[in-house]
Amino acid sequence: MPRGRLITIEGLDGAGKTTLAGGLAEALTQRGIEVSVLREPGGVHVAERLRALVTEPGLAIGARAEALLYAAARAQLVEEALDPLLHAGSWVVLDRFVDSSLAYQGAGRALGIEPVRSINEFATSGLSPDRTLILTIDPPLGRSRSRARANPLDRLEREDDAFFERIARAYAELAAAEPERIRTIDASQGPDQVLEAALAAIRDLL
Ligand code: T5A
Repeated sequence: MPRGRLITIEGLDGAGKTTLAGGLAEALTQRGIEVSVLREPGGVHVAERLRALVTEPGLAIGARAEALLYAAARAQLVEEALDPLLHAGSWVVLDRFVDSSLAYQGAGRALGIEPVRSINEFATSGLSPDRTLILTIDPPLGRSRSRARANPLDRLEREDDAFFERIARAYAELAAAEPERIRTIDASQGPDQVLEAALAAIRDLL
């Protein structure tokens, strides 16, 4: 049984990651590929409990504790879901992964990319995506999409513009450093164009 593929989707809040994950999974299923869609933080019971904690508005959580909570949720997801699915040959479309921590905690919280990378290598045992799609969007447009949703803004979504600008710059630097793994997609386009660009970006894996 060949190992499945891990496709991660990244970008600022409101960029359209969840929308793309659904569209991509449907398109892959139509091609006869078995695919699971998971999200971070979350995807399995313990990680969903940690998600509720780390995104709760009004809760004061230090930057290092925040980075470790995301890494802990990720460790559980890898052990309980990602490794078994990939070993069984299933593809996984994952809404956020390690690059989110590098961008949000490493750059947004200014903890530094390398220390955050190092705790995540421990958390994931070095699991790396086969392809990462970063949805690029101007922070104000992402924010306006987040605000248009019914759900109230979570703890991180309440941060200021400078926080999201640091994250956007970090994503651009990560993409420039790993052009084979990471592809960027202009998320200001409509959902159909974003899906088309995503399929083009994974075509060599199909
Ligand atoms: N976080 C997460 C960290 O700080 N570190 C980490 O390691 C990890 C894993 C929760 C928070 O945790 C932080 C980042 C977050 O602040 P999350 O649940 O992924 O993570 O939070 P969001 O990114 O805010 O998720 P959203 O669901 O809000 O945003 P999406 O998934 O990017 O956007 P989506 O698809 O839900 O779309 C938002 C709205 O825009 C519309 C949709 O219909 C929806 O109304 N839309 C479009 N409109 C026009 N054109 C398009 N192309 C559109 N695509 C979607």
